[in-house]
Amino acid sequence: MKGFGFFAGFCVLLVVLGGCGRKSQTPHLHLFAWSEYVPQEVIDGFKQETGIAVDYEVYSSNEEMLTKLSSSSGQYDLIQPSEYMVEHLIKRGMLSPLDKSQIPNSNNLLPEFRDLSYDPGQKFSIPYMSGTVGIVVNTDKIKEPVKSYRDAFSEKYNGRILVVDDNREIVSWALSAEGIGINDVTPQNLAKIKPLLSQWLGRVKVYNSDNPRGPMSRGDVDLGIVYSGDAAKLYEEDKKFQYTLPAEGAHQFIDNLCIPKDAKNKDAAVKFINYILKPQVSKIISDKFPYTNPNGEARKLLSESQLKNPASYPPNAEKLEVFHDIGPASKDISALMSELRK
Ligand code: SPD
Repeated sequence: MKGFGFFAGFCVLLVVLGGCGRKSQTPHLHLFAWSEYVPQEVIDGFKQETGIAVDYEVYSSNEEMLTKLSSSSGQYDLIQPSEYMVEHLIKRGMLSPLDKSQIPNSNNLLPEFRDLSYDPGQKFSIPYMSGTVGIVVNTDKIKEPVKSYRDAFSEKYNGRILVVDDNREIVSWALSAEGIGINDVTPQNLAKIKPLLSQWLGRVKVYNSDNPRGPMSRGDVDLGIVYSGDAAKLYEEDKKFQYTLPAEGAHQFIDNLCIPKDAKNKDAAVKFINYILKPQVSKIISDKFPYTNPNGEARKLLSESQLKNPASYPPNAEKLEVFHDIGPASKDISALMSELRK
């Protein structure tokens, strides 16, 4: 009897240890990415295909991501920085080089999304989606044309404006309106735009990068300066939401997938990158978040109405500029904006 008790106890211990072992062996990928950008269907599909579970933690700006990444040690396996942040992370040695032989689907990228200047030789980054920042107007409420940043921040729209909650973006609009390059962030230029910026910010009702569609659809605001994917979604919902690239010059961003240097699950991260580059998977991303898809094979699967959405694929995109890493000047932007946004 005593022997049986010992045997039973031993079995229970084995079951418990076996269970624990199985749990810790479940492969995981910690994805740290923009909010409203990676569809749940894609995450589920990846788990089904590879057995790797994805934890999706979100951020709302490149700067927020950088702060968290810098103070974490190997917590994140895959991040989604925009072009200027890729440049910054490369300079600081914070990214892991990609083994392209493990990412054959990168051949699906269009030529204009390969080997870009922020990552010469495309060693560290793979474009996820691209887009622009522009003006979306509820034309039921605003009848006159709104063509420029100056138009958008006009006195008559006081308290009816939404903007993305992204300091670098907002500062770039005032720089453009004053005829200054969006990457010429110097103390002198910031001082020059300060009065205009202060006036504009006083007219903003909502700062929202995550879901600007809510306040626009509800009619809380009549005009927004937003990421193109959100404008495209609003346009899909109702053609009264019209998108315009600002006349002063619009900004194009390219968001990428990158693996941090100290990531713990690099193999899983590489598999995820290759997975999202499959045309059918990339199409799911475009269906849910209609930004400009850099994947040529996926674009072939999009409908005519998706490709004709003027926010996703703007017809008059000739004056597009991209951000570059501005180094320590990004702190000057934060300081100015926290003073003005009080
Ligand atoms: N909801 C996803 C938003 C992604 C936008 N990335 C834009 C970066 C602009 N600096």
